[in-house]
Amino acid sequence: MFGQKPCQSEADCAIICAQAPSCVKFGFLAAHRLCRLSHMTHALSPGRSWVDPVRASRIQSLCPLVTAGGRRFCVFQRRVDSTVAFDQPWRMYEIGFGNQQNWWIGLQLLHQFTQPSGKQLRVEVSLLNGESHHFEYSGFLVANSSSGYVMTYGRLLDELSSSANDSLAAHRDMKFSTRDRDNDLLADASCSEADGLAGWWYSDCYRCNPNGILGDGAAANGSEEAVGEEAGVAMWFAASESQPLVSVRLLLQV
Ligand SMILES: [Ca+2]
Repeated sequence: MFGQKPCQSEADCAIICAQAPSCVKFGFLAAHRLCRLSHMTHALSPGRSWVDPVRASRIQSLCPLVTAGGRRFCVFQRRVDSTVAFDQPWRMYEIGFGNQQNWWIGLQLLHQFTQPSGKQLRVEVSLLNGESHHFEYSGFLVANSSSGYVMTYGRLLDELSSSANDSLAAHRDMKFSTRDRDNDLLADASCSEADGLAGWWYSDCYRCNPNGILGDGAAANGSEEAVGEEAGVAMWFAASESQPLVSVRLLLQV
């Protein structure tokens, strides 16, 4: 069963599908500014819920899947080069943005995908010096828009992580902030605008900044030794407090 709704972009179409109770696939018809929705059609058996299968289908259709450590994850953020600017306004962080190689899937979908009790988060980073690190967290959960997309989680799973150092702890229970929406804890200034130069769950400001400027771009603007101390550089302090990220993926286990 199919349906169509007017919409302005592929990202908006993804949101329309995610918010429709039975939508499992979508396609954006750019020439007509239409969102084509594919719905599940089988009847719901008495006493059974199809919420979980539909959510799994949505994740598969909206969020690219990869395998890591024998488990499946959807990639909700991926950055391999600087072809996409991540210094985006609030609305773009809500609905998502990017190209085929670099993307942010959007807070609205992150909220949808992590309901009701959170998903396992996996962070994979590569540093300018060639090192790679990964970190996993239980119960990663993003609340709804009226809460400011507050992010929380269970704990750092140090047995599945490169170190027991938790860079996300400073960001737990924070609202999301962007350059045009200051929800952080820093009085009289915006972490996003003045320091992080991206969207993130900034506190006063950050111990991780995966949406900041990638190391290759930062190095192009200054000396390699100094890039880790420049404003806006993409960092994950548990991996290194001086080496900027040259690539990063944020994954949800499905
Ligand atoms: Ca502030």
